[in-house]
Amino acid sequence: MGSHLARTVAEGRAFMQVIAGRPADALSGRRIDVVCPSDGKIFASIPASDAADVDAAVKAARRAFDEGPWSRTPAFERGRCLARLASLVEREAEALAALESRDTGKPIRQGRADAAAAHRYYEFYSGAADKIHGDTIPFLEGYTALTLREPHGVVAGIIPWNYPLQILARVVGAALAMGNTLVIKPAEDASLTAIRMAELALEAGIPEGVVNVVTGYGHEAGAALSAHPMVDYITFTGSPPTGTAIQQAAARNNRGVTMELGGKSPQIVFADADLDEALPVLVNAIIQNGGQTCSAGSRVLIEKPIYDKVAAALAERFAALVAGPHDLDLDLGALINLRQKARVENYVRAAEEAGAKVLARGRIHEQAPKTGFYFPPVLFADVDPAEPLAREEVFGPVLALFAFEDEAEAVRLANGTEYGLVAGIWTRDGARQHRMAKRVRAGQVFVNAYGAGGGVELPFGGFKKSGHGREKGFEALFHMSATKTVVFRHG
Ligand code: TXE
Repeated sequence: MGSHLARTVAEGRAFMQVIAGRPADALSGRRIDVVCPSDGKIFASIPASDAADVDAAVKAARRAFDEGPWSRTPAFERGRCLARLASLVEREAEALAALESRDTGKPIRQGRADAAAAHRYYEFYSGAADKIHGDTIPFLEGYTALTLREPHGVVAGIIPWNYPLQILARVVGAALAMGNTLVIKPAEDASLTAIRMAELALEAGIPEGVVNVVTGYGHEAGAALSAHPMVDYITFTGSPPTGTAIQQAAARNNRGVTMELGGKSPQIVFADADLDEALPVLVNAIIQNGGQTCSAGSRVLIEKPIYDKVAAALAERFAALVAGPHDLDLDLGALINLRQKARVENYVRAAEEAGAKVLARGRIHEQAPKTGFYFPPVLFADVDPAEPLAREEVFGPVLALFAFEDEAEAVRLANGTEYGLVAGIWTRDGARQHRMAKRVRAGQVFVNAYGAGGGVELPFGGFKKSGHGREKGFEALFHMSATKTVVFRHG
């Protein structure tokens, strides 16, 4: 145990990762300070694992898969384990929400929503485990051909810091339903609920070694996990450059991947839209989780006749928004760390220098500690569609407004970034709803809604730079398994 560990232990709880069903420190003894974004203070520490720890975790998952019993457990039994896990998450929801909020700075209300969504994922996948089956295929005379859906084996899940509870649950739920074992690498900025989930999985009766959680930095633990030759499949949610690095590592082992890489999602508001319905949703879609949401609605495209009216109404709402500590439960919490805050500030500064107009800014609550990582929301008009603010993922509470003339221009603007994750369409015209839903290039399209109800049942993933493969819903189960074709010749 180094002096660094002694210091952090004195400052808060020293969390352990979970390998082969047991709490484990990093073999090197190194630790990472856990900072609460609301006040910038250290309150815990996690192991800073490297390749040696990752190797131990992957081998534990490999053993649990190859030797069983998990991979030979009937699907309905796996479903029962997930149902027990769902019940435990429901029981612990308030504690999980509090831990998540403290670790990430998100308002406690959002932490509670995340815990509820995690519960729903485990519930959904517990019921789905025994509903996926193969086909029999008409084939040659004297043969019977059929397919089996089989687990990949060891799945690596590399998780970001914005919604750890939810993203972990969608990965763990789908992977376990199909009989895989797992090594999870949560983000260094938000690992605590992942550790707790691994403990709850054991309590739910999921065997040792089936769910392993290794904490550490991306360039150490994450890189070692994505390059490990005993990993059979990788699922990743995070930034495009890291996604590329992980895919390159997976390619060296010829392994499959699911990539969810964020977005620059448009909401398109036509002149006939119900603005009373649309306005609160437009605001929420960019301030939820401080805008640190892959599906954030970060561009609003407005049909010209109502542009001024919508811009004024949004400005009024933005001016009333308040960011502050997670336990005050305001509109927004703090951003995850100083790096993210600086990133958001840079986008805002560059947009202002390029001539974009600030229509409104929210404020920081007077009780917010000066040491917290707060950034009040900003509403921009007159953004040049060629500017970074119009094209790149800011991952902060920054909304850009654009005007459009007609449907064709709306489609051109909506599809005019490298991303294609989510889109919202606001219109009462039924034919236009259908035309637009087909023309917008996004993995999820909401009509007169946006991100409704969490949507654990709804396949989710992107086109273009937003990634490939799908998470959530039944569709994730196909990505978390492989088809085996079996042919019998019986004459
Ligand atoms: O992401 P990274 P960062 C976007 C968002 C944000 C930006 C940077 O725009 O501002 O990414 O955030 C692990 N090999 N999103 O730097 O690097 C890392 O430890 C293997 C969008 O935090 O993608 C963490 O567990 N793993 C996004 C995870 O990858 C590596 C959510 C995500 O970190 C690694 C988060 C490596 N070489 C950020 N390097 C979304 N789609 O919602 C890092 N990691």
